Amino acid sequence: MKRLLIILAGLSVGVGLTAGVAITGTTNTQQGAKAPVKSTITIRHQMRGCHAWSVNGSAYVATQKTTLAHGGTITFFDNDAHKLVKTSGPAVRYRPGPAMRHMSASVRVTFTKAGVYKFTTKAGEDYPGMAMKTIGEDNVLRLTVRVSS
Ligand SMILES: [Cu+2]
Repeated sequence: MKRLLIILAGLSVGVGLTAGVAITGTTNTQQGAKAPVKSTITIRHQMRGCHAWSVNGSAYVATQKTTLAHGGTITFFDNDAHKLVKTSGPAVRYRPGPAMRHMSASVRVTFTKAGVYKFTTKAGEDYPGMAMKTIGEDNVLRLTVRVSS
């Protein structure tokens, strides 16, 4: 009985090691690619500065930088009525389009070319009923996306 337990323990250690190796392998692959294939950016309304955005759950600030794998996508979720505006970088594909016309609208942007992309947003005048009281100047949202080759 004792021997059987030892064998079983040995087996589970073996399985554990194998799983560990598999996980390490996956991590190495991801590190090799360096940048994520998919990212999520959320725009929110807030009292100070009116709005800010968060990349993959980071803190909400006006200026963000992120990296993305070649051919990757960023999905923008808009809880403050913004139109996404690209100010520099290669062409991107918007699905369905850069204007997020209603609260909690989203757009998925595909980056097929390597390079540095810069975005800002155009907030709200087109949206009646969005006149919410805020503190300070409205933030200008800025995003730099570096897409690896
Ligand atoms: Cu705002």
